[in-house]
Amino acid sequence: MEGLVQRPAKGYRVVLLGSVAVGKTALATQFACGSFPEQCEPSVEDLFSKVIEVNAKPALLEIVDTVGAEHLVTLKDLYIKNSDGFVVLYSVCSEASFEAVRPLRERMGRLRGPKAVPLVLVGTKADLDAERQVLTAQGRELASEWRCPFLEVTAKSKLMVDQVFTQVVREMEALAPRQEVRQIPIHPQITWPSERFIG
Ligand SMILES: Nc1nc2c(ncn2[C@@H]2O[C@H](COP(=O)(O)OP(=O)(O)OP(=O)(O)O)[C@@H](O)[C@H]2O)c(=O)[nH]1
Ligand SMILES: [Mg+2]
Repeated sequence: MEGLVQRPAKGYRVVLLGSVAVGKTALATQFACGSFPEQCEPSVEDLFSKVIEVNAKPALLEIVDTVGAEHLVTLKDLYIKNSDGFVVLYSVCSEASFEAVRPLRERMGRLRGPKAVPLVLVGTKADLDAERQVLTAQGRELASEWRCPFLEVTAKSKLMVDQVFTQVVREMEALAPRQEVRQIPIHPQITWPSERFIG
């Protein structure tokens, strides 16, 4: 179309991680397909993709929907090592799923070494307030320890789900320039900001 300049979208691979049934597939399906799957889908690893605009720039997201069950650990480790950003999920209705995110974050730190870990911590199923086992303050506290954004969402809300992915793109962008500084240090005294990493 005349006058329309097409800008290539920057590509990012984003991995969804969390225990069984926290709502990874529901989140990805709402984001990419605009619907909430009421039925519990069989746990399969799946890929979704979508272009969104963040800071007036297009971002092409390839979303890896991992399975919570631990039998695909090796594959999950590969995704942790080789992806650009992460959404770490727990269900606000499951204390066990909240307890599981700390070891997961530690594993991410070990696997990535000095590589940045752009991540967003997400408490899911916020619509099920009567069944809540994890307080909003607990999620907020953990995110402040990890220095990452935190959101409580329901996969029934497209708006909330979109915010998760906007935030993860912002995190990936915020960390990317610092990575370049690290690879080509201009002054030897410039060091990598350690608070973003575990390792
Ligand atoms: N009420 C409510 N139910 C949800 C929400 N997100 C997911 N669910 C339900 O929780 C169940 C599990 O959701 P899934 O998306 O399959 O969970 P998962 O994390 O992909 O699970 P695995 O693939 O087995 O690891 C399904 O019955 C969903 O409909 C939510 O935000 N609110
Ligand atoms: Mg799933």
